[in-house]
Amino acid sequence: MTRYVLKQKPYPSANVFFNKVCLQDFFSPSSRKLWHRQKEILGCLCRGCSTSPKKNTTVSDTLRCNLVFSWCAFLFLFEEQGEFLALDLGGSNFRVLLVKVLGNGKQKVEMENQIYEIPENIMRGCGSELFDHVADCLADFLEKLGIKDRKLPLGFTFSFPCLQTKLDESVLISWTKAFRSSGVEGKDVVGLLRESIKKRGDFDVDILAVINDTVGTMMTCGFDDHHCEIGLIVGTGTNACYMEHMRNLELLDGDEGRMCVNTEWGAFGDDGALEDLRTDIDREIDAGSLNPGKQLFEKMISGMYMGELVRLILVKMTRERLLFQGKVTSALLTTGLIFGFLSDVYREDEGLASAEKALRGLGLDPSAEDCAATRRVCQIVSARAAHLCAATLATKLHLVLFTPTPTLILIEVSTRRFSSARFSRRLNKMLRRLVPDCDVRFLLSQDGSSKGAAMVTAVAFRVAAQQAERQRILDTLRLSREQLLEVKRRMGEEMLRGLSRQSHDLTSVKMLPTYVRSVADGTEHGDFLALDLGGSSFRVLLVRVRSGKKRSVDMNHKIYNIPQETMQGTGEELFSHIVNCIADFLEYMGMRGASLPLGFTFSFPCHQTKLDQGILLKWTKGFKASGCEGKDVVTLLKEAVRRKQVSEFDLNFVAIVNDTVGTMMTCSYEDPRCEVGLIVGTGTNACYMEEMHNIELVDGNDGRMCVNVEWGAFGDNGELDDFCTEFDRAVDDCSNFPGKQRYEKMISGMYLGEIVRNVLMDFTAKGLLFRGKVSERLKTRGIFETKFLSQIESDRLAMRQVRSILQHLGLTGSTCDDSVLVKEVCAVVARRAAQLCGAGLAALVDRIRQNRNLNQLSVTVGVDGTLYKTHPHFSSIMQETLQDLAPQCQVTFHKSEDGSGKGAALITAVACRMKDEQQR
Ligand code: 0WK
Ligand code: 0WK
Ligand code: BGC
Ligand code: BGC
Repeated sequence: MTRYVLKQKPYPSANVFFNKVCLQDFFSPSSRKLWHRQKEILGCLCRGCSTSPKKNTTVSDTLRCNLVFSWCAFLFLFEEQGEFLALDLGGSNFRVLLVKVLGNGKQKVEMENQIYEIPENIMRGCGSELFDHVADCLADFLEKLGIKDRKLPLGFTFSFPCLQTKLDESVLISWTKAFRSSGVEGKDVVGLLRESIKKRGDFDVDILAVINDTVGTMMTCGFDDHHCEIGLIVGTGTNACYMEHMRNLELLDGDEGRMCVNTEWGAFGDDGALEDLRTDIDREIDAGSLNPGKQLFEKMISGMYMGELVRLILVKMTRERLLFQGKVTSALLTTGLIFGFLSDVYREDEGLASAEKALRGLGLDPSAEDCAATRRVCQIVSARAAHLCAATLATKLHLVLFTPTPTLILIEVSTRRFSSARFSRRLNKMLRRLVPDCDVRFLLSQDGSSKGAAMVTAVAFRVAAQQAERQRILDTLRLSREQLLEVKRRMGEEMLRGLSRQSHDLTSVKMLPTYVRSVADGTEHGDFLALDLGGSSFRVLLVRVRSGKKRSVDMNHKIYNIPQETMQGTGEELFSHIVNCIADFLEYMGMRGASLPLGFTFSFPCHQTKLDQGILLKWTKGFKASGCEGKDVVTLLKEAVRRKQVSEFDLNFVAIVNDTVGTMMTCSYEDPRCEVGLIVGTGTNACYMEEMHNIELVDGNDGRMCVNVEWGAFGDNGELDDFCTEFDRAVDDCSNFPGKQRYEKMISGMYLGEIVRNVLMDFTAKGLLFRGKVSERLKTRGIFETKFLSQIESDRLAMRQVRSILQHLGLTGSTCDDSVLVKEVCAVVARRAAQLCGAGLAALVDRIRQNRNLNQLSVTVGVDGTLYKTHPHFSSIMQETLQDLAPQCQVTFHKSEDGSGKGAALITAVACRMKDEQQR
């Protein structure tokens, strides 16, 4: 053990003593050694790991970080305004405050407060008494201000170690200082306070935040100076908080920005880390304290214990006849010598007189030497406390800084203990020695921690209001079970009206007969050409169908692009483009001059009177080619072939089918129970096998026919108006066909991205997102592609990747919170789409069940479409909804891997087979 030789002072004996006995321990611990130990231990603090480098020093349970709130709350936008209540419990005074924040950038705060006593029997009684007392004081305060009838937001400074999971929930880990109420540890103190207020029943408050006094103190200062990054309390207890990088907080998700960490350093050493620095006097103090073995660091520093430290040293010296001629007094032997004794003994301007007065106050008859020795004891005890504090503070500065360059760090401190000039001077001096490269300024808080608590509450209030506003808007996009049942009911009704000759023209759901009467029976064979137009890509396919034992379907296909200008040009250009692709494909397949039966998947609403004719009722999705609506698209294609004036290929048109029908046929080839086709892609639609006698537009009552529901248009007669939101209306207004395909515009891939973009724009305009800063790119229609929804919602995508999508959209300044919110908007929009789709499908399968008078129906749905296939949650949410709304139907989903082109070829093959059978 190193020995420090003190410079000789006028009172030799004291020096001798100082070197020989306990004070040596007080004086010798080098703050630098302590600081290295601190850094070592605190280094693992942030790792929150249970083991520090040295196996014997477990820290997490002693120095658990009490995470408080995220950095962004620190972004004090001076938009805050209003009146906030604050409670300040845990220091030497319990205060109730009303804090008026004058907004609009005035950055002005007015405070009214009242100090209330917390009697010792309540501090040490049962918890409910304590919180009842707090509630009574609050009631008294509100009464006095005549504001008992108002429900004001309240911030609660609760200066004890708490585990916080959110801003308004805080579980007390253990009492410290003079508090010991039973039944509170392990409980949420906000809940306890709410209970007590409820018990009174004569007033109510909105507790929005509970914070530690160090945090409140830092926030109080942050209000005036943004450099304040550390909050320090050296009062009855001691503690500090600082801003830590999220990436270092392994206990929390997210790595962006910083969060305030309440270190609870008072418990430093509870795991033995300070054993070699603590003295017998420290151990004696601890043994006599309310919580032996706990808060060991605090017991070496804070006001509650300084007086006791000095008293025990004086007693020890007196017993060794080194002071007061060995005469102790009952006052000197009485526990609980207050901290004030130290400042009484050491009044700067009063020399030894103040010490004499203070000692006479203890019934002692001190000599001048006694007085000098007592001052020395006080000085050393206080100096040790200041140096210990400096050492731990230096560690924080290192944690905060992580930067080589000297940075201004403002440390906001409050309370009397620090206010003693000597203590702060010593603290400052040692700190400069320990971290010379750090420019530290101490700011003594004039307003205590409550102003900070009110600021946090003001921010929480604004954040809560913003969150409530976000949820209010998102709730317009959330559908209840009742609403979904209503959608199902209305869809069922419109389907009936579509089948009826009488109401067919009036209904929005056209229930178009497809002239597909049966599924493939396996006897089909031959080569067929198939076209697949209307989805996100145009495909030309050669489909080889084999029957019998080798029963199989082989396909070759080529994907062609349909440029937007062709989609929206003239019909002639569109169909000529299609014919060119066919020619290119036959060329590519080396089949120039081939004449093959052709099946045409044309994914738009067509009125058919036979299998090889389809009158286009209207374009949907991205198509708008002129001169096609009301025309037979088979004719348009034939004309295009003619226009090409090429003799080398001839197309034998056999069938025109909708992609839902093609998909059903494709899947029924593997699963004969497949009687429903569903598309959830660029557009959405469904078909199913309906009883002929229900299809009034087609003669004949036997058997079944596939009906193309064209449910995309559901809602075009207002059936969905009460479910449509302002965002749906915005998307519809800017679409190719305003007022058309309303159901599709709430579900399908062509529109979901646009709905999300409109919600994000609205949130941004309201300052609820991206700090109200909208990017030019986000204003661009179609910029938020639906594939982003699937990407953003995929569980594998970390927030960082969501951010990169936002950066791609020019939202470079977006925060982690923004990403979380964007993800939530995507989830809400996609969930509604899936639920609406599930409700429509429930109407459809329940219709089949009722058609067949079945109590239970088992049916397979063949499904295709990019959204259904790529969105991580769409299919499961849709199936959940379906199961819930049509419980008497067991529905199996069969994802089509080959697209509807195969189905079109099979339908063509069936038609050819049936024609052959008729001709035989
Ligand atoms: C004043 C703050 C309060 C804190 C107190 C600590 O408003 O939150 O607990 O300082 O100092 P003490 O009163 O314990 O000396
Ligand atoms: C693949 C089918 C095609 C259909 C498409 C729909 O083969 O007929 O139109 O799925 O999905 P989308 O490509 O619009 O996402
Ligand atoms: C408590 C801390 C508090 C400090 C200062 C300690 O005893 O554990 O939560 O910040 O006193 O009041
Ligand atoms: C069309 C349907 C088609 C669906 C899926 C809708 O826009 O009207 O005919 O089945 O998209 O592609």
